[in-house]
Amino acid sequence: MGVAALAGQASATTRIPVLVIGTGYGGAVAALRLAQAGVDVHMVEMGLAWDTPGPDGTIFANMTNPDHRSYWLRTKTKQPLSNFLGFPVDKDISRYTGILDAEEFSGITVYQGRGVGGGSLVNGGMAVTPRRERFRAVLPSVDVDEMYNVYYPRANAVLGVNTVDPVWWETAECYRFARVGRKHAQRSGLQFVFVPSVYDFDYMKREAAGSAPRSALAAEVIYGNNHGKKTLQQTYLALAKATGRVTISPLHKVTSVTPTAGGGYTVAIDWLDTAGNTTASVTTTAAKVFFAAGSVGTSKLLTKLKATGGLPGLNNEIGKGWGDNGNVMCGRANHMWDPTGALQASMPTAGIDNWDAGGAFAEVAPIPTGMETYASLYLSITKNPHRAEFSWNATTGKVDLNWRTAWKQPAIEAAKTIFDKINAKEGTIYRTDLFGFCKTWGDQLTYHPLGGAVLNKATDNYGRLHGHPGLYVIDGALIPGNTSVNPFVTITALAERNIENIIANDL
Ligand code: FAE
Repeated sequence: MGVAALAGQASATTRIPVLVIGTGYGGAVAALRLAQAGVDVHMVEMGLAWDTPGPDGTIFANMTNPDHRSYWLRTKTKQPLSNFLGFPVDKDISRYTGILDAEEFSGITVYQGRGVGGGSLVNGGMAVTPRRERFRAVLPSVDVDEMYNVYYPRANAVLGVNTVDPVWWETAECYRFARVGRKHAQRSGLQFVFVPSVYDFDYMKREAAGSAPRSALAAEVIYGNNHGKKTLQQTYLALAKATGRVTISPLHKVTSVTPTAGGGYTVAIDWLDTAGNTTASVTTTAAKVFFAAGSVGTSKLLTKLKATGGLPGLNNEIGKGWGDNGNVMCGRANHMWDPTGALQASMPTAGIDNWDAGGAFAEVAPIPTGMETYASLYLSITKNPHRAEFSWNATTGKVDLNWRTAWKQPAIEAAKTIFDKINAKEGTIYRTDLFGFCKTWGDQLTYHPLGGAVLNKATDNYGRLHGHPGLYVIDGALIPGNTSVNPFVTITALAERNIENIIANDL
């Protein structure tokens, strides 16, 4: 079985053993391990398959020239760096089921990947395992030894995590920006650390040598990578499909999951066209359903189903504990003698770890514009204590999130423990032209939504939803708002842990 429409299987009489909503990290782990245990799995994904080149011969657009493929149902781009030299950089595009969703809630824009592979299609590939004591603080009900002895190694192995060759990195033109970042961090006495990645650094070496088509070196990242990055399509999902037991239906959006008389669940699904229109609405039944629609997607579905009576047994923890992983961005203006390079690899390799002293871990991020900007860019992950809650809005028929822009202030304060220090030491200033006109902080967004159906609160300690046997959460919604580092390795490892327990006890 491969990619398929759910037609034919949509009759109420056919019963799928397992339906997985979403094809990101949590969903891909569930599908692979269930299939290996002999269970047939059907995955439904609201985004595209992303397996066919467009008229320009490539599947994905790059960052310097976004087009209709780049955004989920928008008529104008919504770039995280919205301005340059103060001027807006967004441009008109045609409405399409593109790869990056900039989903707007009150006070925050949440960026998410759309398509088979979920966030793995658009992310920066930083594959970071948090320090043990930090993990313990995030998920105290989880056995830390098991995570670090079994599930983190398992996740890292299947994801294909690798590290950059430090000798090559020292002279590679495309990492000049990162070396400048290291120099500034170290001169201020801050800890500079390399981070692993799922981008194949041997491939990147060949890009740099001119012997392979460029991807990281051609500004490809948040709208997809045509080469080099090991997304879930190359790892978990490829292994899952190879079992012959996993079917994936793209452009299928789940709208409801309700108990079926006699057991199992009825799943309502909209078929979408590439303009986002619903072309048909079907139902199917499944014995078990895994919510793997991402923190926001899973939380929205569960919040709606609890409020509207579809899943009345869900408990009052549904929709709670949502956080932005403390994300905040900023840029610094370097001196003319500190150029960051016109050629920048789009894949970060390093960060500044000031978590213990200041509550911030800042990734040294590229600005792959193809020209010298004299800017250093950072995405900080901070210990922001604020948590928001999803709620059902009966008037609009939508799910709201009660985040407030002012809640980014602790994140800004934490990031300043790094960058005020560096600016003071270097005699430099913040860039104020990247996130608006005279705006220092990129505090309007997150790349790392987490929570909304927190482990051991909305679910049991392995992701079983309370009140409805056979329903599971297995994605970033389980993690209570923060992981202290970039989240996808933790989401994957936790999914590996949970699915093992579910297969052993429930199937
Ligand atoms: P996710 O990967 O979001 O998958 C959920 C899937 O469900 C998506 O494919 C959705 O389209 C689909 N879906 C949602 N609702 C429905 C529905 N109703 N019906 C059917 N399908 C649905 O979830 N993390 C890192 O660790 N390192 C990085 O370097 C990094 N960089 C990032 C850069 C960007 C620009 C972005 C946006 C994110 C980045 N992340 C990074 C975050 C990471 O990708 C994210 O935490 C994971 O993808 C979340 O995994 P989940 O399995 O929770």
